[in-house]
Formats: sequence, structure tokens, C-alpha cells
Amino acid sequence: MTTNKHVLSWIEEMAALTCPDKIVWIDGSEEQAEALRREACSTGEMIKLNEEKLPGCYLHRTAVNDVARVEDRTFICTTRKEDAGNINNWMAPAEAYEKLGKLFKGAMKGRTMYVIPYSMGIVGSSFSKIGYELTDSIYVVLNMLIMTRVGTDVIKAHGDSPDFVKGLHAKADLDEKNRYIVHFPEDNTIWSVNSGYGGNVLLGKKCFALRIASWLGRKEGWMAEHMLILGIEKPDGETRYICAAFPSACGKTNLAMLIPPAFLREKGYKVYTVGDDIAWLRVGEDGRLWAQNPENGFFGVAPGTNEQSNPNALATTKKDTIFTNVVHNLDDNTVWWEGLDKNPPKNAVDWKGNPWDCTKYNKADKSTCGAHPNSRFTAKAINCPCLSKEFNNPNGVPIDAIVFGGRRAKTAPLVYQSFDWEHGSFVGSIMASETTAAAAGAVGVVRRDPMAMRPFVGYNMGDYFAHWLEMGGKIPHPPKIFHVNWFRTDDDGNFIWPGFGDNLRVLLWMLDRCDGKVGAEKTAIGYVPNPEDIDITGLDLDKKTLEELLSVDKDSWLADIQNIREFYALIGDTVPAALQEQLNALEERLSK
Ligand code: GTP
Ligand code: SPV
Ligand code: MN
Repeated sequence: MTTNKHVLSWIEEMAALTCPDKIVWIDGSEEQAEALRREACSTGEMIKLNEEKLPGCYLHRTAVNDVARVEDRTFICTTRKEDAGNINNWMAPAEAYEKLGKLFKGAMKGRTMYVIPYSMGIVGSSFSKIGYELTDSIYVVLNMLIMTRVGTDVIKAHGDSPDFVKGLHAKADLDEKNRYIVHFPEDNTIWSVNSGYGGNVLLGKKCFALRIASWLGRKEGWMAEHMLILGIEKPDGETRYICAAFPSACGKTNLAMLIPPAFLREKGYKVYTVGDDIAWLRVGEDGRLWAQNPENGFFGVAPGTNEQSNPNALATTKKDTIFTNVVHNLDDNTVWWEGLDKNPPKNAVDWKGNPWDCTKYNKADKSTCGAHPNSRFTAKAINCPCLSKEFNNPNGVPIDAIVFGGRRAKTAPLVYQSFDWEHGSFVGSIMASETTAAAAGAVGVVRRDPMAMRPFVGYNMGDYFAHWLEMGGKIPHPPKIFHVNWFRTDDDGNFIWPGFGDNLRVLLWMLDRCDGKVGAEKTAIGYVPNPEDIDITGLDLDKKTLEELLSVDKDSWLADIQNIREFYALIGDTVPAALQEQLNALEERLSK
């Protein structure tokens, strides 16, 4: 398949280590993919779903102990510990190679090693990057075929270059205690062992396009961010682009695919998706910040996706989709998840593979769920009805606004705007959110998650903040930076803001701010909208509630300051002085 001696000698070395029975190159052809699907069905690894209702769709169940990213088993292995920083787990590279080398030794005996040549970004574009993933999992191959651009075109574009990301994955025996997701940014290398789940094993995604790419971006002067990219077409036909960074399972896919509320649709507003999870950002010749989605598909959260919340995502999953850890409806061989509709299947199998009694479902008890809370769909971007026509533009799209946001039951208002890039970087650095099922561990605990990148920065968090500040100096026309919170709750724990499509109302305020069309109230934390500037036409929401959503409670902010100080202290002295000063200034403004 290739004559690239760097690739060949690396594969030879990895094969000598893992001892597969055979090696199969993935060429990106439909024939090969179809043969692999058939093989996966014959072994039970995947289940073919109803060809009429869900053509080309499959169900996969992971091991019960292997349902989410494992942050405590994810490592950044740099020669110097301080290059990985205090937020990342660190191991010395030699130690990690030795430790994992033992786990990989002979791990593919009796199995096939698949070689996946893939491109993150448009094949052959100067802003794309190439990786090879070696894996013993057909599920991984089939997911990578959807999520990235794979095959002979990539090999051709790669040519003889020694520059590529070397990914090695083996399921081994899925032993949790020996599960490791390990990055060697100095070697462009990723090793993942003992998992078969999503972000742990689709090495192009979080491992490459965020952790390794963020390292490369710092070195090369660009940014890799956990951001969706969307386009808003206005009634006059002009399209404006926004990036938004929310932590895992906090609404990126939903915002990226939103359907405008009826009154805005009637006025002619349309929303287009460029990306739903990852953005690579660089400064364009015009001095603006340009964003590209390096992925080719969506690995989206299934629960909560329905005809009302996200019809575009639902439509995207109607063909050529792999469903992971959802409910199998045996009556018509389709799938179901909590929040899809009010008709859970009667004759069904849950995500663990056991018969599922939907009458026992109790919202408060996650163990009664039929679908795992982090169950997912892997769907092709081209099947998305609202995919942007710029999706395959190698230049990406110019960005007007960057939005940060998280799940905060109280503190954060619906929206506010930072004073400038430096303050905006500060706002990103102090982000916090309640944890979700996307990662193993407790759910619903508030933790600091700077720029939604806490689990994904491939180097020292303080240096990452410094990179943000430095990039600000390199962008002559920087986007405006905002912060949102769709998740404020009332005293009974209900969300106050309707969210989903109605979030467009807030995005339009941002665009008006970018264009200098509306004023705002200057508060201690930033610019907050005058309530009358958020259009609530047709909403069951009164002005008083909107005021409440926009209010800044100084006491809870002051209480947060202490927590931010502790977090900065944890990162250590790499936190830029400018951000420490921003924090002091915020405290001062709040105390006035
Ligand atoms: P990752 O793929 O893990 O990075 O997640 P994501 O950020 O793309 O999150 P996603 O859009 O899949 O949403 C996760 C959950 O948040 C789903 O259960 C959604 O129903 C819910 N959600 C998304 N947007 C909103 C919103 O505006 N309001 C409320 N209340 N819930 C939302
Ligand atoms: C996330 O957890 O942010 C995801 C899913 O997008 S995973 O690919 O598992 O990282
Ligand atoms: Mn994500």
C-alpha cells in the first residue's frame, strides 16, 4: 500500500511487538468496509439493524466496564514533567514505553492488525495532518471510516514524509486495571490498550486532534480546541461563523445543529453545521481567525436526542450509523434511548445485553436506564441535513465569536461578553462545569474545566493559557469572546432557559455585539445584555425571569474566586501573570 519507509519500519516494529496473525491495510473502499461489517456481525461484535428503517446501521455493545473516557488512566509522557504540568497525569516516556510494551507484547496473537491511514482535515490540505492507527478492533476501523478521511488517497498525500502521528491500539483483554491511554507528544505517538470505547480508542479524535494537536499548535502557532463550529445565515444571505467550547456532554452537537425558533425561521435565519466537537484554528491572511473541523463525522451523545431537541442529529443517524450502548428493540430490530420518544420498546435488550423491562425505568436511578447515559451514535457528516457547504473547504471558515460555556446550576448568567481577548482568555481559563457521563467518575460535581479542555490539553495548562494570550497578539482582527450558561436552574432544579433552538436568540445578540449594533451593561464580570436586547418573541418566559437569568450574584462569584485561586495554584507558576492580574481585578470589581 505504501513505500514510505518511515511508516513501514514503524509497522514492522509494532507487529513484532504485538504479534498479529496477519496485517490488513484499510484502503477506504466500500467493498472492504462491507466485508468487515459482515465479519463483525458473524462474530457478534456488531448487530445489523433493520435495513428498511435504518439502512446501513449497526449496533455495538462495549464491555460493561468500558463505557467512557478514562481520565485517570490518560497520560502525557514528556521528558520533563513540567511540560505535561500538574493537571495531566504524567509518566516518563521510557517508563511508559516499558510498562505498556509489556501489555502490548503478543496482544494481537490470533488476531488481525488493521492499518488505518487517515487524515485529520481535508486530504492533502496544508492545514491537515496525517495519522496511522494500528488496531485489532473492527469496531475501531468502522468508526474511524466514519469519523476521519481514510484510505489510499491519504497514503498518496502522505508520500515519503516522516511526519505522521503513530497510533497503536489493542483491546488486549479489556482489563480496567491495565487500561492506559498514553501520549508521547515529543514522538508524535499514541498508545492505547485495554479499552474498546470511543475517545479512548478512536485515536484521531481526542488523542490526536486535541492532545497531540494542541502540542503541535503551540509549537507551530495555531490552536486545537474542543469547539463546535456553526454558521448562521441571516435573512440578507450573509453567513457568520461562531465557535463554542463546552465540556463533554454539555451541548456542542446540539448547538451546532440547532433549528431556529419558528419566528426566526420565518424571517429567513438558517443554521449550518461545520463541526460539533473539535476545531483547529489559525490566523488567516486577512488577519482573522479561521476554523476548520478536522473530523469527518459525529460521535454524538444519544440520550436526549429526539425530534424536538435535535431533529438534524436524528436525521443524520437514519443511515450508515453505528450505535454504541443503546437499547436494542427486538420487535423491529431498531434502536432506542432515553429521551428519544415516550414509547420505550416492550421487547428489548439493554446496553449491557440483558432483557430490559422499560416499566422499571426510573429517571432518578441511572442503573434502570436501557441505554447507557454516554451511549453514542457514529454518523457521517455528509448525512447531516444542515451540513455547511464550507465543510470541505480546506481554508475553513472565518470566526466572528468564540463562546465558552458550561453546566452551572447557579453562578454563571445566561450570557456575558468579555472586555477583550485577554479578558476573554481569562473567562475561558476560569470555566467550570458539572461533570457528565462522558468520562468515568462521579457525575454532577462542579469542577474547573478551562476552555472545556481540562482532559484534552497535551501539555502544561499554564503554558496553554500563555498560548491563548500569545495568539491574541497574532490576530489583528480577533473574534469577540463570550460566555454562556444554558443550564441555570430554579429552586426545584428545573432548567429556566428553554435551550436548544432557542439558544439562537443568544447567538444573535452576540452577532449584534460584534457589529456594534446593541449596547450592554458593563458589570464586574463583563458586558451583560440589556434584557430587551434578547428577543423572547413566542417564548413562555417573562421579562422578570430573563432578568433573573442575566443577573450576576456577587456573593456566589466571590465564593468562586477562592476556588479559582486554588485551581490556579494547582496549575502552578506557569499561570501567566496577566491572568493572575485579571483574577485580582475581577475580585476588586466584585468587592466594590
Ligand atoms: P460531547 O460529544 O461529549 O463532546 O458532548 P456535546 O457537548 O456535543 O453535548 P451534546 O450536544 O451531545 O449534549 C449533551 C446533553 O446536553 C444532551 O443530553 C442534550 O439533550 C443536553 N443539552 C444540549 N443542549 C442543551 C440546552 O440548550 N439545554 C439543556 N437543558 N440541555 C441541553
Ligand atoms: C467527549 O467526551 O468530549 C466526546 C466523546 O466527544 S469521546 O470521543 O469519547 O471523547
Ligand atoms: Mn467532545
